[in-house]
Amino acid sequence: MQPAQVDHFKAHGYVRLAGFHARKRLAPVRQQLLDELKRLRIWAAGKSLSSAWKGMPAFQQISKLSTAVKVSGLQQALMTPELLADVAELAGLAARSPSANQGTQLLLSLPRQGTWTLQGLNWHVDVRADPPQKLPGVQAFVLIDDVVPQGGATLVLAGSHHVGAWPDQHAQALRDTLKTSTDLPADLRALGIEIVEMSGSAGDVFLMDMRLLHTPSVNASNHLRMMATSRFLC
Ligand SMILES: O=C(O)CCC(=O)C(=O)O
Repeated sequence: MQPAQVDHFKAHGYVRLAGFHARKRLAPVRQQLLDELKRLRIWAAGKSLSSAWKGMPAFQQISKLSTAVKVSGLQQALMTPELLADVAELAGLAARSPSANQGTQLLLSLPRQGTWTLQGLNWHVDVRADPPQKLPGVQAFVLIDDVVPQGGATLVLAGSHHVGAWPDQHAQALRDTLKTSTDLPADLRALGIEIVEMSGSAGDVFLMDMRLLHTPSVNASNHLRMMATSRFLC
């Protein structure tokens, strides 16, 4: 990894590795996924096959799809030794085998889930950082297919990895802003935080400090959102 990429990760809590995987590595994964969605009678030929799946609230649909749909060899195809080496470099630890972690999870959303919004999202972290100054882990997100803006990509709050070290009042201002703001990007910017959408091209990878607040988002596009993620705890 370039020193500028490591510096970006430290400053903002994430780094985008554009074109990390070749599209041809992802094509069989994408095809298996589409075959599986068809076999499960969820989605085929650009159409929803099930009113139950289509009518489900957006975030419930994402979590149910990630358990219902299985793709063999996902971890080996996506979490390659090269990617693990980059994770290890950021985490400052020896590269672990992903099986020592929680495996690789699909992040899928059907198209046209509704109107894209920054209201009512589920901002969260997956692990507690103890002490707050120490990186608890690195989460990798892989784009299996192109994901357009407002196409359901994970959203992250760049800069929020420093929140644990903020004075209480400042941290409370962030929590209040997330609950009540009517202009979230501007109000967050005033706190030194930026919303970043993990949209991009098939093969792009994002590596995220696990202290960053993040959330699923609504897929308002006409395309399936196909991503996968793996968490590497320090
Ligand atoms: O993009 C998504 O669906 C949500 C990802 C997420 O919240 C997570 O991996 O913890």
